[in-house]
Amino acid sequence: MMYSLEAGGKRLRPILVLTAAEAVNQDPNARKQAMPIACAIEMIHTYSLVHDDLPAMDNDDYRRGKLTNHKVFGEAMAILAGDGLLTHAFYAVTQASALGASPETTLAIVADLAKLAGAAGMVGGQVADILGEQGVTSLEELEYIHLHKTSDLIVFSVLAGARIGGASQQQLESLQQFARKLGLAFQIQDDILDLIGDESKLGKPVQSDVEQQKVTYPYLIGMDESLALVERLTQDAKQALAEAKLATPDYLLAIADYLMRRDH
Ligand code: GRG
Repeated sequence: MMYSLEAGGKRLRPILVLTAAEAVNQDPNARKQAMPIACAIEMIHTYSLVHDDLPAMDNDDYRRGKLTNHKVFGEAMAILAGDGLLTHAFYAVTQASALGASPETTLAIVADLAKLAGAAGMVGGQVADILGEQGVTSLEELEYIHLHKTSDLIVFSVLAGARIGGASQQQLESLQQFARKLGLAFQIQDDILDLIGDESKLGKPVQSDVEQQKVTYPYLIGMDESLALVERLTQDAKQALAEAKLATPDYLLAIADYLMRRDH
């Protein structure tokens, strides 16, 4: 469990939890109570990567620049490490309560996590993705995969932070839209970066999507349209954020801009 948790990664989801909490409420207690939830979502994300790398799924040898979990510890231990991370994440969420979050808020966060990481969320997206490899894929199907496999954990992160901060129902709804669009833009950018080879450093994307046979946005609508879509979704996300009328939205705005321009 620690091997994969400590392997690095951008920590995007925990950063979103903490940033959303602070954007709604500058009381240092909000950040303190958000911390176990930030850890919980990184545990869920890491479990999903460990299981996704298994031979039965993507069969990857490297993750975050290190050998994958099953390459080091064997498949049985990698499955169990993922199971342990998934289960411990729910324990971690309950610790927000021990730090002063109300039982109602903590319960709402547990329910969001079960829904957004589970069969109606990330797991469902992964199922659709695997089924899709056997001969999808329309744009609608691809959007479904991305919204669940990728956006749902991002939605969880923003909502959980906002709940800890004491956001109103209207703010939660606007922030959900913000995170949904941000997650979609993040995944399309991920697909774009996957297709860009070394030449990208010279500003020339290499379009190897056709040989790769991987159905992605660049594969379905082309590189230029995909780049424009990332831009559009980011603008939509920022619009939804503005509608939430948060006390200090600046860092969430900066994250949206960073994700659109990131190169790794
Ligand atoms: C096994 C239930 C189950 C789900 C797996 C996360 C996932 C679903 C698959 C991994 C492959 C993939 C590209 C998923 C889309 C989400 C995504 C872009 C993950 C990578 O997230 P980053 O870039 O990773 O935040 P780091 O390493 O920076 O944390």
